[in-house]
Order: sequence, then C-alpha cells, then structure tokens
Amino acid sequence: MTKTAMNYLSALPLRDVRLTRGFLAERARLVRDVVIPYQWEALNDRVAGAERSGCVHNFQVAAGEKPGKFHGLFWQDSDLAKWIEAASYRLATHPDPALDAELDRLIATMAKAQGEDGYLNTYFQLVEPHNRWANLRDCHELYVAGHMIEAGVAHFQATGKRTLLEVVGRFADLIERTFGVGPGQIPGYCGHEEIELALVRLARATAEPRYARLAAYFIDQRGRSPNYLLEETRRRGEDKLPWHMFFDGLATLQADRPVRELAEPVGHAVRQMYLLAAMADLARDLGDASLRRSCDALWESIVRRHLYITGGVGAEPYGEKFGEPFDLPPDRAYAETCAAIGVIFFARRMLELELRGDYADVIERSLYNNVLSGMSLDGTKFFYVNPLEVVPAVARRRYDCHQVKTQRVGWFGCACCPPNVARLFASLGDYVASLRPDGLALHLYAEGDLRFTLSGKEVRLAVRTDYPWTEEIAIEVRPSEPAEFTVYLRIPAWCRGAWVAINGIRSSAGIFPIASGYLVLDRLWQAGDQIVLTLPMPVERMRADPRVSAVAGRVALQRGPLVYCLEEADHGANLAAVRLPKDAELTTRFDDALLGGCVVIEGRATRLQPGRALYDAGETQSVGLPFRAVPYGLWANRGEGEMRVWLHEA
Ligand code: FUB
Ligand code: ZN
Repeated sequence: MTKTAMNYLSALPLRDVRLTRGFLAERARLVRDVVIPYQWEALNDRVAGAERSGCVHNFQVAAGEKPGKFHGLFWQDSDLAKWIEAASYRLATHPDPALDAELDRLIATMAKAQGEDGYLNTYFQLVEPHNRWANLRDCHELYVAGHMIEAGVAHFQATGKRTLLEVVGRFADLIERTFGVGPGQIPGYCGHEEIELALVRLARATAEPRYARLAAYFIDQRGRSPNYLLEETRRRGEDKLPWHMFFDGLATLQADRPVRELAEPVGHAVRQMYLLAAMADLARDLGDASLRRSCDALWESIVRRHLYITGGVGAEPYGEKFGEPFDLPPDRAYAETCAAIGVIFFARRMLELELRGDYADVIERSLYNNVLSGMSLDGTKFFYVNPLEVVPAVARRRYDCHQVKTQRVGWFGCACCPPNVARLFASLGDYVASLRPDGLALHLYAEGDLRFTLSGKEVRLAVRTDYPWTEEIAIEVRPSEPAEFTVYLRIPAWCRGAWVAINGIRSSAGIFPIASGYLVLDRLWQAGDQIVLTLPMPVERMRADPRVSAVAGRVALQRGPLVYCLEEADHGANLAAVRLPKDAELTTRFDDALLGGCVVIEGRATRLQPGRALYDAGETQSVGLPFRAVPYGLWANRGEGEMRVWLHEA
C-alpha cells in the first residue's frame, strides 16, 4: 500500500454513529419517524391531494400481482429505489420489525417483477419491452438500474439480507454482458449518470472488482468518438436533439468529450455531480491519477465559480443545468435539491481521498442550507428548486421547468428530490466522521456517540453540543485502554479564532498543528479525556465576488454554517426595499418559539418608501424598521411569502 493509499478515509458503519440530540439528530429523527412513513404513503398513492407516484403500483403490475397500467416517467422506479435506501439506513440505525417486514414484501414483489434474464425496469417491461436499451440518451435505463443497485447494497448492509442484493446483482450481471466494446455488446452509456457510482458501491459490497471495471468502462466510454449517443440518435431516425439539449448539445449530458477533458462543470447539474462522485470513487479504487486530476480541476471550478452561497449548483432552469461561470442569479436560481445532494456526494468522496477541510466545509454548506431548504419542518412537503430570492407573484409566472418555487409541495410528478433528501438525512452518520489508519476525523459537529476500533482498541467519542446554535463542542474520548491516535477536528473556513481546551487547559487552536483545515490532536488518550472546541460564530456580512453580477455589492448574512434570509412574515412585502445600514449592530438570540427553535439575527434596518412616480429624480424616502433574519434552510415554513438572501446595504 502506498503512503497516500494508507491515508484514505472511510466512513464508520452507520450503526456506530448515533446522533442523539440537537439540530442534525432532530432532522434524522424527522426523517425516521415522519418522512419515511410519509413517503411510503406517497409511493403507494395514498396521499390525498399530492401528485400520484405510481411507483409501488408499477412493480405490483410488473410482478403480475395487480392488473393495471404503468404510471409515470421512464425513471419512476428510481423514486422507490431511493426510498428503499432511506428505509434501509433507518433499519441500520433504528431496527424496526414492521418496516423490515414491509421491505421484505416489497422486495419479494420486485424479485417477481424481474425478468428471467435479470432485467428490471417497470417502464420498459410494461410499456416498451421491444425498446430496451434503444434510447440511452433519454430513457434513463441505466440510471434507474443504478438506483436499484444502491438500494440493494444499502439493504444488504443494513439487514445482512441478500434478497435485494441478489436481484440487483443479476441485473448488474446482465448489464455487464450487454455493455462494452466486445462483439455483440452495446458500446454505449447512460444519458444520466448514476450507474457508475452504484457499480462502485456494488463492487465494494460484494468484493467483486468486475463491477468497478464496468463502472470504469462507462466512464471511459463517455464522450468518446465516434459518439455513441449521436449514432444512436441517428439510428432512431431523429434529426434533432430534444429541447433540453438545444443550447449545450451533448455537453448537457457531459458526453461531448471524454470526461478527463472536462474543464468546467457543464450540463445537467445532477448528472454532472453524480458523474464526478463516480470519478472520485474510481480515482481511489483503481488508483487512476488522471481521473483524480479531473476531479481536482472540476472541484476548483465548482467552488470558485459555480456554487451558490447556500451550497447549491445548477443555476440555469432551462434544462436544470450549470450556467456560465459566476452566473448565480438569486431569483431565477434552479439549485435543485438533488444537485446539492450531488455536491455532497462528490465532496464526501473527495474528502475520503484526502482529508481537506474545504471538502467538509462544502458538505456543511450544502447540507445546512440548500438541502435543508428541500424539506419542510414537518417533513411532508418538499422543494425541488431552491431560489435565494422569491417574490411569489413573479416567481409563479416564471414556472421554470414546471417546478414550484414559492412553496413546498407534498409530491412531484418527477419526484427525484424528496426521496433523495430522505436517503441523505437517513445516512447522516456517513458524513459526520471518518476513520483513517492513524485516527478519527470529525467533519460535522452534532451531539451523539461514535464507536470505532483503532489498532485493535475500541474507542468511543461522546460529543455534546448545540451546534449550529452554539459555539462549543465538548468531546469525551473513551478508549477501552490508553491508546495513541489522532483526533482530527475540522476548523471550518468560516471560523476565525478557534479555541480548544484539553482536560480544562484552554488555548488558541493555533498552538496545535492545523493540517488542511483540521486541528490535529495527536496524543496518548485516556478514558475520560475531555476536548472542548470553541468555534466563534459572529454574524458575518458575506460578499460575493463582484463577477457574480446579480448580487455584486450586496451582502448575505451568515452565522456559523447557516446562511440567513429575510422573510415577508417578519417584514411585510417588498423585501427589496429593506436596506441594512453598514453600521447596523446585529445581535443574535435563540427564539425557541420560531421555526422549531432557531437563532435569529436582529437589528434595525431601513425601508425605502414607495415613490411618487415610477421614476423620479428626487431622493427616495426611508423609514426605520426592526429587522429579523432567519436561517435560509428554514424558510417558507410560515406560509407563502417573499424571501431574500442577498441584501442591499444603506
Ligand atoms: O432525470 C432524473 C432526475 O429528475 C434528475 O436527476 C433530476 O434533475 C430530474 O430531472
Ligand atoms: Zn431532484
């Protein structure tokens, strides 16, 4: 093993990260107790007033258990697959016999629906059986297969049962026989990436490297000349590309060139992020340095030119795509929930390749802001797009890509986001910490207990904190016997002047080594050793690079990892008229009656008064008003109204 390989990180098993109290634990509980059951009802078409899913019905029809017709989109099965993943993570952390049995029944139906040859996709089985693999550009067959594979792996890892794993293994074997550059094989790949990262997971779970080789085939074949997707298009006799590809052509699908030649993120944002996640996986598992270089280049480009302050990507509603560098409009932002989840997937894999604080900083930014915004406080409503500025009457007219921007809804015709949020929050333990051969790295601060083994010694970490509301994180280290190892604690880039106390002796974090954004605490740990990390969280006025023309000169308020916004509920309409004086003193307070309890930022602002004419050469009058900003991730939980992140100063 090379030195670098030895330093790769890995997640702890989910059951060994118990989130017990506080902000993240509360989201995880909500997903466990409300979101997963709610989504099961939605997937069974039992939620009155919500869009019909048809997911479970489709499998029952394909299995011959029910009469009826397929309902939904080509990729409808993937919604159910993501839910199975979420439910499996829930079983891993909180065993539940009823849910376990429900999954067993569902998996039995899926197994019955599977074709003799291993094929499984209810759209093609029920609607176009003669057209299998005929339109890889649009029809998402391998994307759906990827989600099924992820579900099979998650279910196996959570329960030890091989039922779904065997189903998806048979499907993966069919895919392996079908695709490739050998005689009689299809030299193609999917228009929507996902299969690649799923195959890596399958390879790891089954210790079958051939699945990783298949993933590498899909990555290497993508965008090669002659271009398979173009040839396929011609074969179907089509003379033009679909609407969402008009502007960027094959780059919409990251298929206009080999992936190693990508210099900027392009095209459909979720696809781009899933592709990058798989590239990072393969860079690691196959030791592929050129894939790693591409991942590094794309990472740099995304965080320097394409990332919203809320951790979202994909500014362009037309085709749900990445836009031009620095084009990050707050109002017509698309910032799909799934795309921010894709950012987190990519960042986690980069972090596992190399312990670097900026990767975990982005995970934190995306999670606490864009992804959090994707789900209502009660867990039964979801956002697909996550703009940073909304005037409802205007936003309703700009009904971009058919997604509602002004309030969350119970389900979508294209419901990719809700179960994606569920699987992410149900697997938060994968993001909180990771293990290195020399110690443990804490990335996200949340109250809970972690258990791991280092050099044969069992260690427990008990974390106590009210983060992100408060600044202190207390960690008790409990090795089964004294043990020398390193505890790496992330010092977020937003934090200046961290403090650390070890067994009561307090010092500036600066006196310890800080490597790539992590405080390195390397010592002989004894049971009961106490670390207290203090991450000061003043309210910061954040400014965008002036090349972000849509918000140049404005400020966004951030405290700790949370980006804040103004809501109409606190200030009335026309938030554009609210100005934040440069010298306004901003105070914080925990309001336990607001939005489930949160820290609000308060102060005095001014409001420009309506003018006498549409345009007027005179001074605009203004009056003072109390000002209250709330965490962006919690917006739109008090009815429909205006919201604004980027503010003008006065
Ligand atoms: O196309 C499948 C999923 O639906 C994508 O990832 C989302 O962007 C939405 O289009
Ligand atoms: Zn989505």
